[in-house]
Amino acid sequence: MRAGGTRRCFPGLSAVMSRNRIPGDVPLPEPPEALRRGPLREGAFGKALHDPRTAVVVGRWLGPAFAVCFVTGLISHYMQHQPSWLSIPSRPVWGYRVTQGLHVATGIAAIPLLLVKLWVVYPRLYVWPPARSVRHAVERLTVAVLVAAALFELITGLINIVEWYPWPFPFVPVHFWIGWVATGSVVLHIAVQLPVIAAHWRRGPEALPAADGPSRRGLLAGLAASVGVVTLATVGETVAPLAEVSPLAFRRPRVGSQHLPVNRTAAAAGVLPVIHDPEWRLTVLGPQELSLSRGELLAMPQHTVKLPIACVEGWSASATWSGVRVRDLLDRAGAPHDATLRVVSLEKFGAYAVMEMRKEYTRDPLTLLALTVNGETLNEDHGYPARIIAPNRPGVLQTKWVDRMEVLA
Ligand SMILES: Nc1nc2c(c(=O)[nH]1)N[C@H]1C(S)=C(S)[C@@H](COP(=O)(O)O)O[C@H]1N2
Ligand SMILES: [Mo]
Repeated sequence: MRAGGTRRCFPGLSAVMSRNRIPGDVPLPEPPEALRRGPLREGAFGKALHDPRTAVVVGRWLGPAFAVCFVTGLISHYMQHQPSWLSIPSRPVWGYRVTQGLHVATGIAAIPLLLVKLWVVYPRLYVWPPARSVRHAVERLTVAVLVAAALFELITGLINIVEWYPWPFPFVPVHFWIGWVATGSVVLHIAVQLPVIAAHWRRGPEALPAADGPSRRGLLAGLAASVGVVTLATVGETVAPLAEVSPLAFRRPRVGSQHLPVNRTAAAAGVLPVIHDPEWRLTVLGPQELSLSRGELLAMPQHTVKLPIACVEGWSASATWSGVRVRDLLDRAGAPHDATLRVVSLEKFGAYAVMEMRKEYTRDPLTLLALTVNGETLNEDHGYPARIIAPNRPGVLQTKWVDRMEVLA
């Protein structure tokens, strides 16, 4: 009979946890026969790498990856769904491109990190008894929520990158709220494990020579290499010079019609053939109503800007756009300086058919109603007859096939 339940896969952990043991230090019950004999018996996991030091070292990488992923996810969410109290600047022009690139890159990097972390700690699944105290039960429940939420976020995020939405719920709000659940349980987990983290933060004398498998250093080197490989294999979605070495990049910055990826084609958006109507005119509803044909728009002062499309799904690409400044249109329509603008697409249904932008964007000289891209007339998939392009904006708000602009009071 083992004394006082020291039979733990984490010797260091049980030493720390023993301070929280049930008062009176009651001997713990024997695990059932199956757990004493079978593949889950004591010692079956090897000691070298299923130890708290390894768990802490992997956690030191996973924690920052989660933190960056969460913060950039919040930024992305609030840039897409701007709350009235929040003013978002239109600069730097690459702001959204960088934060969303980081969101996707850290999310992808977190996949091998989380898998290895789970592998390191999985013997703890079989601790006996399953709940030693209320505190222990709560701790395990937190870990269960954490693992479920983290896996959910990483898997749905990954599937989202390949533009596949196989689930019956809306991706954006669910990914957002489960992100909070994951982050909350990470914070709780860190708080609960603080004594263990502190005890194993520095390399300690308990580091065991790995007689029964790879060394910790080997495991960590392998993990670092896999993080490097998955990052390189995908980051070419957004870092154009790396596109050649990114075999798993789902989209590549310069690949697509007019040297630019297409997110939703005109056919998929159901805007054919309306966008080719020769009678098309842009309507601007403001103090003075404007109605401008494409020819009349082309006769206005044209401006050329180099701006990226940065898709929430993780790819981004720079292009050269030219067209009319939105602020010039607003001035001609007699709009007040700080007016909010609503842009309505010829697309009838669809989440991105209507978009609003506030003065930070409408007054930016780089914000255009674009008529050309990379030196050619916009083709139908890039938004013909006219589309919005603005600096530091999520791709979903770069409205294509513009029909109407409304100055809001
Ligand atoms: N009307 C409309 N505009 C839209 C979309 C859409 O589905 N409908 N997709 C948006 C998304 S998600 C992105 S990433 C960009 C992509 O622009 P591109 O296809 O020209 O590269 O357009 C945006 N504009
Ligand atoms: Mo997008």
